[in-house]
Amino acid sequence: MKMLNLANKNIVVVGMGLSGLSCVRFLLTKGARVIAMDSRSELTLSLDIPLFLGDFNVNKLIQADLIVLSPGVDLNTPAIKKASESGVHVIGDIELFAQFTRCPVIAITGSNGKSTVTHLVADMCKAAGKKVLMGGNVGVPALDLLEQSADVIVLELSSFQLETTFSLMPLVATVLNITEDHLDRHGDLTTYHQIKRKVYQNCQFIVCNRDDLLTYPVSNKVTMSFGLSQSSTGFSWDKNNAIILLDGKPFLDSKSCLLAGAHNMLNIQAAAALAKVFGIDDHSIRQGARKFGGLPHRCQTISMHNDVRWINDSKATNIGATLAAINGLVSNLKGKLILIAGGDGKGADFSVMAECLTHSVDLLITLGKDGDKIASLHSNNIKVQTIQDAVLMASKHSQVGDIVLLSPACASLDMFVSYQQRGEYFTQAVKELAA
Ligand code: UMA
Ligand code: ADP
Repeated sequence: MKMLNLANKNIVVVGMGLSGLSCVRFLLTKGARVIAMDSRSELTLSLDIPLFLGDFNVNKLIQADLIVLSPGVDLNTPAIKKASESGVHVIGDIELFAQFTRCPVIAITGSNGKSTVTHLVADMCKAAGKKVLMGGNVGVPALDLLEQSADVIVLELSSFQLETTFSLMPLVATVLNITEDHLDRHGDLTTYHQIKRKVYQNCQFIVCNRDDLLTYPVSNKVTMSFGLSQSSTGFSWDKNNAIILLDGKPFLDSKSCLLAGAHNMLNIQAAAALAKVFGIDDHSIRQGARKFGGLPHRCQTISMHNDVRWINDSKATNIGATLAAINGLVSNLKGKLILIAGGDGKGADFSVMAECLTHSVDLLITLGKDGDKIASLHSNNIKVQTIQDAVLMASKHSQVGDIVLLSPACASLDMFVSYQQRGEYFTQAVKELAA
């Protein structure tokens, strides 16, 4: 795709959330004639542009020179599909960003660990004195980053964003791992996987997970790999000594790091590989890795009330994340593991969790839209209606040395406005136990 000329073009921006608004702001600076659409029935914009609410206006979409779609809006929404089939080009905010950025980009996608790795890479680059900007799915719309100068932009990319991206040219890119997610939107794992691998198109250097072949590109060469398996090249893991290795030699002692758990050792390795390929020195990589304490709502211990460890892993919105949390915790666990799970499963097949639940979880407490599906996989289950009841039940059944883990394997939107709110309500309910 050639560099877009946006001046005087009729452009419809669909979805007035964070990214939609950033697109409108950007397009107006480029002299485009912008129309906004949003499914909501009520919305006030501070920007002076026509706004169409409710059902998307097909005529306006078909007449547009370009449609810029928010990541949360499905490409298969009938009105969008109709416009696209009639020849209107549909892109997302990352495509606009790709067309206009001149800064080197490190692009990170995958089913789990994206935000953690994005922060780690940014911290490693900062430790080396680089001016770093971080954005994309991590929460800051990519187009907002264009306003500032930087040595490097670290971008977290979701499958929703990659679906409408065509000409991003990352300097370094990775797919961290692939497990089922967003199947209600993408239909099947194959389609989801293909969309994730789009990050490698036009990419100069590639970092892959040696232990997950789905993270490999179709034909491009892999620059560096990481994984828990042994390897004489790339990053690997010495389990006996708990040390991250590079090319088979000690690189970083995990005991000097704040992050813990096997999945986080992978995240540190992935970030180290991305930073190294970008040109960051080893000392700065180690410094960034050691100081990073993890993000809220990701396997975060929030209380030791009654000598029970209460862990908030509300960001576990898919099966892969919950399995990683359980497997990471059971290896050192003396007491029982009580799991609180359930929510909107986004079309996932929960049966793949059955073995892990049976072997590692002592009591399963479920809630939410797809809670019953998860409950059916474990004989010792309790179904509840609210997160507060889940906490009360967990408290009643726990004793010294146990772990209570909120790791839902589901999105939160059936009961909460966000995974953050779910995690905060859980934390609040746990705090009230001690009151
Ligand atoms: N909307 C419609 N019609 C629809 C769907 C949505 O009009 O059919 C409207 C809503 O009414 C709302 C707006 O679209 O006004 C919301 O847009 P959005 O859902 O695309 O969300 P944004 O606020 O633009 O945030 C998006 C990402 N959200 C999603 O992909 C769902 C944010 O990722 C991202 O941080 C932000 O852009 C900046 O890049 C969040 C996310 O949940 C964290 N991502 C998913 C995930 O991580 O699993 C992919
Ligand atoms: P993402 O941005 O991809 O959602 P996060 O870093 O926010 O990733 O973590 C989301 C969830 O996935 C959390 O529950 C976290 O504990 C879990 N997680 C983090 N890294 C990994 C990994 N490498 N493999 C599996 N699960 C992971």
